[in-house]
Amino acid sequence: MNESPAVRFLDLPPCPIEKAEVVILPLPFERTVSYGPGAATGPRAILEASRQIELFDEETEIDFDAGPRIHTAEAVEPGERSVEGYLEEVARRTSALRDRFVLSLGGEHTVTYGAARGLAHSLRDLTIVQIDAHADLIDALDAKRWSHGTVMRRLWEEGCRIVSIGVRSLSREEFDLARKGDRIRVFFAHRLDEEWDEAVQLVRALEGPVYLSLDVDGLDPSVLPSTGTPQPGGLFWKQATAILEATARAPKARLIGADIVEYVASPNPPGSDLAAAKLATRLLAYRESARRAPLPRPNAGA
Ligand SMILES: [Mn+2]
Repeated sequence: MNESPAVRFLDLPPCPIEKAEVVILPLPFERTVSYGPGAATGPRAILEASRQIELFDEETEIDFDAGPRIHTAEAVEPGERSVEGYLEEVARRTSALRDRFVLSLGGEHTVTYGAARGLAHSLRDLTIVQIDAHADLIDALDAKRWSHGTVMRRLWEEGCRIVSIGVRSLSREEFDLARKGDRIRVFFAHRLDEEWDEAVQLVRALEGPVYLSLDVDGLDPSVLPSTGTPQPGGLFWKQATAILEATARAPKARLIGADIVEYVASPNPPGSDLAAAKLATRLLAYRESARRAPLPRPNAGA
């Protein structure tokens, strides 16, 4: 159970799960995809590509071979489970890891529900920072209540506050729900230039438990094309990593977990596999850097 799979994140030496500070949890789940297939191939491709990434991170000066201690867990395989059954299993696995930082690798966006529910003591005080081309706020997609298109709706219904960044494809129903604004703030892609400072400040001012959900289709397809439902006009590399950094460094927030979802392995040459792996690495570097040298809390010592 505690044995690491053959392919470990960043090709780091094996680290038993009991000693790990960070757990990489592959969730190769793909059941309700509506356009291009392949999300189940994402975790493996990200892990493979991560082996090509330098262990020294020049931006934060973190040396990954000197910490954090990272365990790459065995994938939670879907098998014959129903969608609800799979989410239940993911929640069970992540709830046992609440004292670590869990970075899940999807898989379709649906997995966020299980991962966040397992990691949060209560969904009622959780804020989800979502980078995504889609709002994922539909009540039912293709008559299904549990799908990649409904995941944020389910989390919102259970009390989560949602901050979505980069949205550029949604239904009238979702738009109206977002506009009502009760615990939902959407930064649309077409207004992101005007609202950029506000978005970063809002994320940095978050308080309490925060979960980061990075749907890779939130990025512009020129940066990362390999996803099931690409949409033009998304976040560029520096915008996406700025949101990761703001989330990881928010001084009054506690980042309880994160995921990278909807990535589809590139055909040869592996193209954006490395970009997806580097997003994972950047997030862990920002988090470790914030942990070692936290920003002063606003008002602290004033
Ligand atoms: Mn999504």
